[in-house]
Formats: sequence, C-alpha cells, structure tokens
Amino acid sequence: MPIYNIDSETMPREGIEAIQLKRLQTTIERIYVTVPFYKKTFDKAGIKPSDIKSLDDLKRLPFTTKLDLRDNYPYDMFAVPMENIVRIHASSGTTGKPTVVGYTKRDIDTWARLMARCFAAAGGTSGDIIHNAFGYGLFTGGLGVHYGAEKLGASIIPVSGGNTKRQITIMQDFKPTILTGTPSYVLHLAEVADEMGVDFKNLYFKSGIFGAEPWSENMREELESKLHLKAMDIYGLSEVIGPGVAIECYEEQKGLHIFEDHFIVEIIDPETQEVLPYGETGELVFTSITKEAFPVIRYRTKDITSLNPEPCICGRTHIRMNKPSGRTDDMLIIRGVNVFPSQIESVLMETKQILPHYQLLVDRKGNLDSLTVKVEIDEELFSDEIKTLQTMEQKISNDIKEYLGVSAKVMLVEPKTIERSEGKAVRVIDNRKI
Ligand code: DLL
Repeated sequence: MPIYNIDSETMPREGIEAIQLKRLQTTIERIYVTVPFYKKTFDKAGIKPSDIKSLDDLKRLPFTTKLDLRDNYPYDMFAVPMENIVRIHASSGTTGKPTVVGYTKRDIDTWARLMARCFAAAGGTSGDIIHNAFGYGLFTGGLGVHYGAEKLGASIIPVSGGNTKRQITIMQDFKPTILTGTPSYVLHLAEVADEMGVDFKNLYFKSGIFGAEPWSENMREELESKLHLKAMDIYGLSEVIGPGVAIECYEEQKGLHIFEDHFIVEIIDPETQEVLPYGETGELVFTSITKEAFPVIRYRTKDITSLNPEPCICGRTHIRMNKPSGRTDDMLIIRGVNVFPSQIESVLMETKQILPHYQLLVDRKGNLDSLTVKVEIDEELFSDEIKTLQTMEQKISNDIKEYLGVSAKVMLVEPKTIERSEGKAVRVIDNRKI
C-alpha cells in the first residue's frame, strides 16, 4: 500500500462522517466570526453555528456562488488576516473579474498532501519522475501538481505549457514516468512528437494524470493508445483548493475518488436547488472543511455529474464522482436540445480517421440557432475526393442527430487547422454571444 493511501481513504462510512461533522462544525464556527459575508447569509437564513448538529444540517445552510465571490473581490472572503496569507491564485473565467483565492502555510501543506495522495492513487511513488505540463502561474494546475509531487518525494520537471518541441526532447532525455497536463495539450504533445519522429512507445511513461477540462471515455482510449500509458482523470477547481479534489485510481479508472476527509460533496438540481440522491445527475456542490484562508460553504461549481457511493476495488471507501460531462454554462441549447461539447466529442471519436481536434461554432440566423462541428481528419483522407468527404460529413451529422438529438452541420477540415491550446482547449465559439 503506498504511503499516502492513508487510513482515512479506506475507513468505513461512519468514520468518514464523524470526521466530516467535527471539521464542518469547526469551520462554520470560525467563518461565522471571521467572514462578514457568511455571518450575513447565515443570519438571513436564521442559522447559528450551534445549529449544525449533524451532517444533514448542512442542507440548511445557504449556497455560495461565483457571483458572491465576485461581489467580495478580491479579499473579502478570506477568513484570516492578510499577514497569514502566503499564496494567491486566481481563475480567469470568461467574463468580468477573476476569482481570487488565498492560502495559508497550512493550506499549502494540505493541498500538497492531497496532491501527493492523487499521485499515489494514480500509481505514483517517490521513484517517479513527473513531467508537469500544466501551466504555472495564477492557474492552480502547475503549482498544485508541483508541490504534491515534492511532498510525495518524486522528482518534478516543471516544464509548464508551451515550448512543445523542447518538451519532447526533455521526455526523451530526462525519462519522466508520469505525465500531467490538460488532455487537449497532451494530445498536441503527441502530435508534435509524431512530427519529430518520436514514438511514445519508446518513452518511459506509465501513468498520465489529465484534467482541468472535460474529456470523454473515447478520448481516454485515444490518449492511452497514442501515449502508451494509463490515463487517469483529475478534477478540481480554484475555489475549492485547485487540483486534488478528486482523482481516478490506477486500479479501476472508473469514477474519481473525492477526498471526503477534506471536502463534503452534494449533487443538486440546478433549477430547484434540491439535493439529489446518489446516482442522479445534477450540479456538484462542495463544502471545504479543512481550509483556513478561503473556506467555501456549499459552493455551486456548475459542473454536471453524478455520485457513486460503492466502495472501489482499490480499497478506497470515499464517494466517487463520475466523469463530469461539462458545466451548466458550457451546455449548448440548440433549438431546444441540450448538448455538452464532451457528448459531441464522444460521437466524433467513434469514427475512424477523425482526429481528436474539434471546435463547435454556434450561430443564430433570425430566431434559429445552428451548430457547426469543425473536426480535423487525417491527411490521407483529406486528399480524397470531395464526394467521399461529403458522405463522411453526412454520416457523422446523422450519428450526432441519432445519439444526441441535435442537428449539426459537420465540416471536415485539414489537419492542424484548428488552433491548439497550451492549457484548457476552447471547444465552443458561440457567435450568439457576440
Ligand atoms: O482547472 C484546477 C485543476 C488543475 C484541475 C489541474 C485538474 C487539474 P480552475 O481553473 O478553477 O481549476 O477550473 C475549474 O475546470 O469547475 C471544471 O469546470 C473544470 N474541470 C477541472 N477538472 C476537470 C475534469 C482547475 N477532470 C473548472 N473534468 C471546474 C471536467 C474539469 N472538468
């Protein structure tokens, strides 16, 4: 058993819940007196810290949203004085001001331990060399992974995103065994390796830890066969701590184990805000119970998934979340049909000769929405007759209609014509919003 698979990951439900309740009560008592926002919202809901007597009482507390964080920009949600803050990160978001998060020394240590546990779950040990292609900076990916790798005692290569050719040379020379990055950037790494005549088969990777954006099961197959490694999904968000909230295990790769000794998870119906039972799909909500500087209570993530409480073959007893399908604000509504980019990805990748690079364009003419799916195909096919391409476009369009119920125009394009990202991919261009 790896050193970081500590007892709390395998303890029976009652044990986890007892820890959660104690930590929740401590957090609520503290923030009631240190964060005016929470005092105000708890008072408004008529709840005092002493009312939290069981985990069920969590339901009585109000939700926190991104808008609340924006209203308290930049530091008003912090629960400690600025002299105790040692690190600040921010997530950009698409509109308006970024969301700012702070960490105390102890928070940085908690985060590093959580990330070390992620590595351990993904098969990592102190003997591993980790090639970290997550971006370093205000984004939590780079530094979060970095500190976790050091905590594990592994060797970290802080390459960050970009400078892609040099990354391939580093992979050949430094012999890293674990690769971390966004799935879209990692695919670009594979593409550049191919151009350089480097086959991942001859590199040294055993595990890949990919996240920060949704990716489908079909994308996992693509990544595993191209990169010759086992691909694990990692989930997290700046507001909750960064990467290290949940990860798939090496043994099963099915559902992401949530570190429940640090976070309480709920799934709600995004419309009615009612808490949903295990197995039902809805919006993920997190409460942090060990953070000092920036605790969040019932934070609405906008991420859509479901929970699975079954213990895993790896021995972990923590609740698993299924792979998120996307965010409520990324969901496209095309002529009344709801569809996530990751669902389109799944359909696209069922077709041979399609490359895993695509973009969705949404337009509105009059009152009618239209969806165009631009996807790259391999060179050989692209030089085929127009008629062959048209038949293929029609077939994919039919598949999308059949599986997802949405009409889409499919445009097959030449390889490398869709812009590559060094971090999170831009999957949707919504011209209705311009
Ligand atoms: O993306 C933290 C992170 C870094 C996670 C590295 C994993 C690896 P933010 O930039 O604040 O933080 O973005 C958080 O990204 O609410 C999801 O919508 C999305 N996201 C993160 N991980 C996944 C995943 C980092 N595995 C937002 N699958 C979240 C799907 C993901 N979406």
